[in-house]
Amino acid sequence: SASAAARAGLTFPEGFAWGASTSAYQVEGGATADGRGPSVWDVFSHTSGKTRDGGTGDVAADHYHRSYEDLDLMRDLGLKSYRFSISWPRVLPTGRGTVNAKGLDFYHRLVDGLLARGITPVITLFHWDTPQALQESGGWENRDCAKWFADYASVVCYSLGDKVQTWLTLNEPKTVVEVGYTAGVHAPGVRDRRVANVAGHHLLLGHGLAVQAFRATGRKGRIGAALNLSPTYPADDSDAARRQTTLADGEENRRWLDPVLLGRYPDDWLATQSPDAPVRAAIHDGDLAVIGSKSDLLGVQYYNPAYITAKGGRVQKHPTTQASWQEVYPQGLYDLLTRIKRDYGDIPLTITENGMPSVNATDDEDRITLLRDHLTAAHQAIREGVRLEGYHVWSLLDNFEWAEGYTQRWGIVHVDYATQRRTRKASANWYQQVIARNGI
Ligand code: GBH
Repeated sequence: SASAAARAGLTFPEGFAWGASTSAYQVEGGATADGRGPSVWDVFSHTSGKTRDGGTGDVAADHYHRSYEDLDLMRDLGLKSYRFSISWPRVLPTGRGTVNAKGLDFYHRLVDGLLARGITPVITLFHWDTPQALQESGGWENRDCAKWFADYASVVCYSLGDKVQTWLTLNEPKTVVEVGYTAGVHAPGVRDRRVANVAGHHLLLGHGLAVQAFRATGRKGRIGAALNLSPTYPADDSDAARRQTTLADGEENRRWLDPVLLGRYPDDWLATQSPDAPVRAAIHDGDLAVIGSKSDLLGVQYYNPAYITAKGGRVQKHPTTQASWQEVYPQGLYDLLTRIKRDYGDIPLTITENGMPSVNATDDEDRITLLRDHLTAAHQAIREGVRLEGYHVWSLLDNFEWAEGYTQRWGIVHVDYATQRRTRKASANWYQQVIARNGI
């Protein structure tokens, strides 16, 4: 029984990559340090009314200046893996052209510090901080952005590629499309579904070209995308709800998984695009072959399921966290992982994000419960043969939560923004023991 298993404990496979995640704009600060150029998020967060209380990533958790302290924190927790992103405009201040050596050096020092502490670096190339100079040339609406991204990937993968073995191209292209280009709630603040889908295609093309650019560097290692996925369920047992659920699965999951892993868009998703939709013209012959360039792994980010009504709407069936969009359903992670294996084969998976915001400063028993329940679901999937290699909690540190500013704390380590003091929360102490025991 489940409770007997809980008493006995659940052991994970040997070498399981216990990790934590962050992203550049959310933790680094140092917005103008050492020649960094602005990204769309600098401009967006400095625009009045776009983020909660006017929060920006100017300082954030000041990780750019405190990386050694943070490295020691990671070592003390016993982390095996650390997933972070590289700020494109720190390396290339205008997005292309001359490399800012000081910017790239920061990531060399960080990677060296990880390796010295026995922690495996996992690098995300794009976690939403498009260089502002490229935005002024159209950003992801411009097909050329895919090429600019691949050129940047080539620089970074070559430079760090003798030390780093695991690469992720895009973080959550779905969120860029839905929140950045449709709702306009994230940078670049566009509200146009037709434009959004064009940008979405160019993001996928950028993924494919970056995979190819990585291979062309000749560096050893593995590369894939990090996708946020939501298992979809009918809200009731009507045929209409079932049909709408299939469509919603197309939008939430297959629209991203199929191109990346199978080299095609799902027919039912394409059929939702009107004959004159600009995305149709944006898809050129050969693009899907590029996008479907062989991935070595897939990063899976799971936060919530989606329940779909007969009219295609959404309802929530479980309690939410402080983030009103996040209803908690740990079994959804099991459903998601086993479904990926069933429909897409045996590609190695790693959970690149999972977690919650807690209103409890350091006494975050709610987070411990959520992490334990999701790890239980992941363990069940592993027992059933899913090739799950690791788990990265979102997030290592409290940080800049995009449009929510600093009002949601997602870290297992508390950050006092007045002093930048780090304090381990109860969840960090719990996670340290999980890692030490290799299980829950
Ligand atoms: C991830 O997004 C991000 O990768 C990470 O940077 C972020 O800090 C973390 O999760 C926590 O949010 O405001 O109603 O429009 C998670 C997926 C998809 C969740 C978009 C928020 C917007 C809902 N996100 N969603 S709404």
